[in-house]
Amino acid sequence: MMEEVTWKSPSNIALVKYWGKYDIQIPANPSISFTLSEAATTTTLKYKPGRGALKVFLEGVETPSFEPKIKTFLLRTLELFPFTSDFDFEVHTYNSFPHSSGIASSASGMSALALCLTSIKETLGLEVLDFFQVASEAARLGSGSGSRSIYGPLAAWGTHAEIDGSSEHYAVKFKDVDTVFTTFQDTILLIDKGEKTVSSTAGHALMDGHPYAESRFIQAHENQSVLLTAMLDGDLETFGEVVESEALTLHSMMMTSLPYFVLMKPQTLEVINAIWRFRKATGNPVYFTLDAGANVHVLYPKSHKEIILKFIDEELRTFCKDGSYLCDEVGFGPMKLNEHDLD
Ligand code: 2P0
Repeated sequence: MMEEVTWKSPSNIALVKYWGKYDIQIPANPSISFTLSEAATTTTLKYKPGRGALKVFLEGVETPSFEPKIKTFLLRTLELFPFTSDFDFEVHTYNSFPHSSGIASSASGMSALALCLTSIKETLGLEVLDFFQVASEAARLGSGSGSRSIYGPLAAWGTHAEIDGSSEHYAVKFKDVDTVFTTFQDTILLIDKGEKTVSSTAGHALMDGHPYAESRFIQAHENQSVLLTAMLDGDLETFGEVVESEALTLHSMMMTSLPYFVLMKPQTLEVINAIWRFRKATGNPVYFTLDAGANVHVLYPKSHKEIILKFIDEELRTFCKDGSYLCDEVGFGPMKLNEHDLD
């Protein structure tokens, strides 16, 4: 008979991008993200005394190809969770978004698993001084961006002069923002559902020795400062300028690494141009950001939901694969679920 614990943990979208790392998952620059509400992973971790055996089930199907990544994660987190070598585990994980959507599941997946292990640590009577800090540090060891999924509405990871308590080892909750940003909308346009040609891990590694690395890392600190002030003041225009510039800088870093690569598709650029045209013509506050892929995150205040969704349907949807997009918004972080919540 196995014991079990379940956490639902969200995905997040970076506004200032983490791109480049050293040692074991130490970021080369600070980042800050919106925590999402709908895009999430629900993970049940079943455990019983044993010798570290592991089975992974994805959407109910045993998936041995996921085991090496989780074994590496358990080894990396052994200092935080020393008990894991004395248990056998089954990981049962479900994503709220389609597997082939191009939405990264590593942040939500690794944070959900980290939260489950932190709960087990508590249940076993081992000391957990700050539950979410431990979970964030553990998530970071699985996926850097996962450290930020632990807190909503925003989370900041990496040392930054203007964020009290910020750390390279874990993310911190960030809420010193005008209320317009705590209900921000993120409509994710699914441009390309295929597998990425270059993984994020490989992309991060290409920042080692990158000709623009040093100035990029300095720029990220500066952009984060400007963004924090803009968000505190409710200054949408400056917010949009920093966020769009960060997205294009991220992709510029990819295009100027060796080997170089491009993750945007022609439709990504069509969408960006259409957003710029619409914004110029109507004055509506609508902005974009990009993750490490071709999909476009369309960001706008809740007050403009109706008009922007109309614009998306009329002018952007045509660039999406099968016309598909996902409506999401800023969320408030992970949730522990009980058995009756799972039916
Ligand atoms: C971010 N990304 O800040 C950046 C921007 C994608 C683009 O962090 O190697 O899966 O596991 O630490 O966190 C995606 O990379 O990489 C990422 P690892 P991760 O969200």
